[in-house]
Amino acid sequence: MPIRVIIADITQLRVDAIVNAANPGLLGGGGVDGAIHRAAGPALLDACRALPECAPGVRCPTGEARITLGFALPARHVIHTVGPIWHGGNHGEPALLESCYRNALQLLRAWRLSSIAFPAISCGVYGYPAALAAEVAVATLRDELARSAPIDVRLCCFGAAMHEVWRQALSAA
Ligand code: AR6
Repeated sequence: MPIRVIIADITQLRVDAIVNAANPGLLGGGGVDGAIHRAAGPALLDACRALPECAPGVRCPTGEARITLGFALPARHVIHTVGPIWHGGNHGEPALLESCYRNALQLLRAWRLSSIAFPAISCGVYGYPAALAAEVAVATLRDELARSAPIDVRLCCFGAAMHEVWRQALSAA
């Protein structure tokens, strides 16, 4: 099944799971995180708060992923992951971003789900250069998909400029 790059508001997508680009506390924030919490309603915040902390205030360390229901969203589940903050690229950012994609797909498979939409994890407030993030995402997803049952993967871009960057990464790789 081909990976598709689309322009959309991820909160509107009817898939098994949408991915949230969250922060380690998992209690909401700005950007796509804020949009997902607004659209899912307050039950999502309650579900996130119920996830265990692995350190004070940390429910999901960078590179890991957690799953909740989607509540009022058209998507049945939300997979919350925490991308790396960009510090120039020599602080493990590519490996951490790769982990986000791998761990999200691992949860998807563990829950026997088969369609997923990703936002451009880390490419907003966290400052990861979009072209570099897209390269990591495409290479990681291709590697994962080669070793699993068919999964419908959509890379959800919020606007034409981001869409062009991701489209190029998909055609170049
Ligand atoms: N649908 C799809 N993509 C979106 C949407 C949407 N509704 N809204 C924004 N984007 P960001 P990060 C795009 O900043 O860089 C939060 O406060 C956006 O244009 O949301 O991983 C968290 O709580 C950008 O391309 O996530 C964390 O503190 C992409 O989503 C922090 O931001 C990611 O931008 C995480 O930063």
